[in-house]
Order: sequence, then C-alpha cells, then structure tokens
Amino acid sequence: MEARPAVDDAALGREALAVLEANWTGTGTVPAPGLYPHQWSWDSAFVVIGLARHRPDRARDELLSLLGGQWATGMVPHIVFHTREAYFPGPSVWRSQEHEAAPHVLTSGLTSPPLHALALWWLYRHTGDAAFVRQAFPALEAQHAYLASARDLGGAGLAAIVHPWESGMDDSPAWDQPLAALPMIKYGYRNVELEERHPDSDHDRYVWLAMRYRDAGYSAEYLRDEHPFAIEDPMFNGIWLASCQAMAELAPLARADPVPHAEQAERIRQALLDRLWDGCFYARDLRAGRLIRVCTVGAFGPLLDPGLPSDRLHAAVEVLESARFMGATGYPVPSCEIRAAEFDRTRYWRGPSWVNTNWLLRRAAAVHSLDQLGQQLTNGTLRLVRQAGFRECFDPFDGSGRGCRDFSWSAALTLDLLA
Ligand code: 9WN
Repeated sequence: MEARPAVDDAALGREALAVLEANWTGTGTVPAPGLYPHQWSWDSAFVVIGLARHRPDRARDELLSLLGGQWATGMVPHIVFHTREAYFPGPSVWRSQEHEAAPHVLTSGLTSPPLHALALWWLYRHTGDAAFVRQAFPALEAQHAYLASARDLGGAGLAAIVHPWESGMDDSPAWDQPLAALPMIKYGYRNVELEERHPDSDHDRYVWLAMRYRDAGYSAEYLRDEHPFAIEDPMFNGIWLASCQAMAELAPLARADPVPHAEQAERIRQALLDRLWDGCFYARDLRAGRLIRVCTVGAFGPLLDPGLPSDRLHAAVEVLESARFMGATGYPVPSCEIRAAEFDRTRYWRGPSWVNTNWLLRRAAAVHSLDQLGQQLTNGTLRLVRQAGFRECFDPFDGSGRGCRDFSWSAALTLDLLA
C-alpha cells in the first residue's frame, strides 16, 4: 500500500482545496482530471457541500453552472458538457441538442441522485444566504416535479432510475440481474479506461439502454410503457426524500409553500417502507416485479430520513455495523456486503469504500443522533484519505486507494469532515 507522509488537519484541508482549485474549469468542477473532463451532477452537489464553509462563492457558481444544464422538463442531467473534451459517451451519443426541452449547453439525457436541494440547504446553513436560496429554489422545485411526474413508474410515490448510471453506482451488483435480462448487445465500443471498470458486455448494455431512450425522444411515455430497465433504488429515493425535507425547510425563504414538499417526503417514506423493506432496504426491479436481494451500501439511503420508524432504523444500523458491512472491514463502508458472491474489494461499486457514501451515512447518523457511529465514519474516512490521498475509492480491508487520483468529492467532503 502506498505510504504518504503524515499530514495534519490544516495541511490536509489545504491539499483538498488545492485539488478543487485544480479541478475547477472556470465553469464547473470536474470529478477528476483526465477520465472525467465534464461536470457530473451528484459530484457537483457534493462539491457544493464541501465548499459551503470555505468557498461559498464557488459553491454557488458550481450549483448554478450545473443547473444551467437543466431541461425544460425539470430534468437535471447527469453530465453537463461545458467543454469539447472527449468523453465517451459524449454529446454525439446523447444528441441533447436535437431535443426541444434541452438547454443550449450540451448534456446527457439521464439524471442522477437528486442531492441538490440538500446541498442548497447545506450551503444556506453555513452562509445564511437567503437570496441565493430564492434564486436556486425554482429550478429544484422543477427537478422534484419532474421526478414525481415522469419517474414514478411504479405509481407508488418513488422515482425509478432507468439506467445504472442514474444510480451513481453504475456497476453495483444490484443491477446485475436487470442488466442480464437485456438482450446481448455487441457494439464493440473500445475505451480502455472504461473496460477496466466494466466488462465489455455491461458497457455495451449501458450504451444500448441509453440509445433506446434517446431514440424514443427521451419520452416519459416510453419510459412508462416500454423501457426495459426501471428500478426503485433505496439510495436514490432516500436522497430524494432528504432533499424534499430540505425544500420544505427552505420554502419560506423562497416565499414558497413548504407543505407540498413535506407531503412529498412523507409519500416517499411510506413507499420506501411498503415497497423496498424486507429486513433491510433492497432495490425493486419494476420490470421483473421483484426485490433485488443483494444488500449494497445503497440500502442505507433511507436512513437519511429523520422520520424513519425506530424499529427499521435499528434493524438497518444493525446490518450496517455487522460483519456484513463495517464489522468486518478495517475501513468504512464497503459498497456491497462482503458475504455476497458478487463482492469484489477491487471493483468500484462492487466492494470498495467511497467517501461520498461514507459522508451520506455520517449525515444519517447525525440526523438520528447516533454519535458513536458518526464518529466512526468520520475517523475512518479521514484515515482513508490521510493514508491514500483523495482517491476515487478505497479497498475496504487495507485502505489502499483505487481509481482516479485528485477526485473532487473525496477532497470536498474531506473539507466538511475536518470542520
Ligand atoms: C458514469 C463521475 C461519475 C460518478 C459516478 C461513478 C462514475 C461514470 C463511469 O463516475 O460514473 O457516469 O464512468 O462509471 O460511478 O458515481 O458520478 O465521478
């Protein structure tokens, strides 16, 4: 494992700010130099959270720049292409410019976990900038209205993801079964970096799914009636619920009605409990009509809800602290339970620990006053970045770094953990 010279908190904070400075393009923060040369949606929300105390000006620019990619439907895309840097799949695959609802800036056609209202709330909490809340609020209201209308494919109050990329956890074992049910596609697109991340067949299926949606004109009716991948994910919906609660709290500042946002949060809570709970939260495959019984870090998304009934909270925390997750590894929190056949400590969302999910779980611990758990998550995460740097993800057993270096959300959330 790579050794780094010991750094104190102040030096670590300076390093984190330097990474974010280097990854700022003048319009937005790229997730990492090289592999990810554009603005990714939930990455940006994490950057806003991390910069809230230190660079509120930059945090505001980051959020507005991302929201500049919002479609007239309210959809906030998972990638905004501010530059011409090559990336696959890039603008020529998504062809957003051919869609009447798309903005001038080029974007992908998919969305991503709706963390943005929680990020705005975080920024307000640290700056008290009500004018900015008023400015950003309508776009986030539209984002939530889009999810409620175009993505409630199960009709019960949850938003469905229609592509693994929309989960932010693209190669999670939770998507193995629904992907395997798709036809075997062979495009033979070659991208060495992506091939290291995903087996060929998965990548071809990712592209095929995206192109089917595109060719159907990114239509909500097509998603409802035909699209073969539709999943209610507990992390996506747990984040959405937390963002609805954030909207309810911010609404008075924006001279808006908090009630619809609070009601939306309650609908999501009820649907999470009714549809995704069976001893822990699982994703539901709407096309196969069943739960996907592999327990991943996504299972803990609903813990972000302060109103989660205490029996479910305690049962879920027991799983989190057990030898299935944190109890068995030296570092928090493996992205898949380690006893699952699919667990792989070396491959992205199939085992490694991530700073962003650790941060979300630490937030969940804070809303439930689980102080010891929160401290364990904070200390373990800081230990990872101190030892291995701001890597994309980490081996949960020995803490060694994996994926990209100088990864923006690892740096941004470190700033928050140090505060
Ligand atoms: C596909 C940018 C993104 C993150 C996701 C992470 C990864 C892309 C990929 O990188 O996804 O969008 O190439 O696998 O899984 O969470 O937003 O950092």
